[in-house]
Amino acid sequence: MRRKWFTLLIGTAAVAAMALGLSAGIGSAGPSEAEQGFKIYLLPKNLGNPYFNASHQGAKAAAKELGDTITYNAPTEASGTKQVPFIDTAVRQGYRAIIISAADANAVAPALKRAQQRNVKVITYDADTVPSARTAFVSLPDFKSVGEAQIEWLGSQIGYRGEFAILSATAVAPNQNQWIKYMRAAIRKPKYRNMKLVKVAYGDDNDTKSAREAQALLQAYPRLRGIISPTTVGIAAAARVLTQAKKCNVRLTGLGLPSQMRRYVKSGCVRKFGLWNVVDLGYVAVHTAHAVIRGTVTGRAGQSYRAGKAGRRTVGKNGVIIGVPPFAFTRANIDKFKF
Ligand code: RAM
Repeated sequence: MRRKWFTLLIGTAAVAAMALGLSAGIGSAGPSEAEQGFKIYLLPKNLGNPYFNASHQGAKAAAKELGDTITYNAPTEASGTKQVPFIDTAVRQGYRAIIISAADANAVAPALKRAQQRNVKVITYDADTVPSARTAFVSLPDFKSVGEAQIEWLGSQIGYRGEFAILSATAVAPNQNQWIKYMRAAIRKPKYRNMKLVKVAYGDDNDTKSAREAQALLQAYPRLRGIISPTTVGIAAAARVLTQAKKCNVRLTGLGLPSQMRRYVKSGCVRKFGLWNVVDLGYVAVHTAHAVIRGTVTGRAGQSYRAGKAGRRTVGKNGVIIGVPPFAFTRANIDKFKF
């Protein structure tokens, strides 16, 4: 699995070029009259998160091609309960589809089911709810590979030995919990058995809280060799804390936005981290929502559709569609990425 992830990372120059082309908004597909004009509500986990702002860029590019309109709104706090009123508003205001990154898989499910009963199509992207509350999930790259890759990125920087901590998002964040599950499984393998996970801390995808948690880790674990932060908010806050505390000997990796991490890679504080093209994720999500509204995609495994310039996508088991391939960023390539 890990091999597949690295092969993808290193070997797919063509995919990367395509992804970057999309980010730059090159070209336009041109809709037919019958396909035009759907109102789509894009509901990320929270506002003020540059990761989701990047997904909004891609969503707008797709909507422009399709003639759809996008409303982008969410609570300021990454909370499933706080997303519920936004779901209800979208239903009341006659949106044809809601694309949501679920801050909490269970908390949003009843409201999403109510939306479906009112004939509003529900698509998840980035973070999933329960399958019965949505038609399809436009997924991140395979969770197992991404979880295992983060253990390898840290392990390779600390000689596969010593204490490390995880700085996550919220305790109920669906995608972070998936990655952490696979990280815990990975460190049971012989290669990683001298790596000891001492704590999983939660910064709640809030910059201030994430920084506070990173500081607390440094204080509580003086022998800490590394931190894995599988959230773009957490890794950026932790990089700042390590830099300010002059503790860059504690290796930091995880999932980050190149635009937020570039300076720490250049300074040498961070050597390697990963993500995917989140602009493209938003782009594919809107193309998927459009196909669901039109009835081309009903969530049945094997259905295939065209996600604009991103090419064809096929619905997998349980309505899961892999939206984007992964990337790893280092000093050698970080300047190529604009998001
Ligand atoms: C944060 C959010 C998002 C996640 C990324 C990696 O921006 O938690 O859901 O996918 O990190």
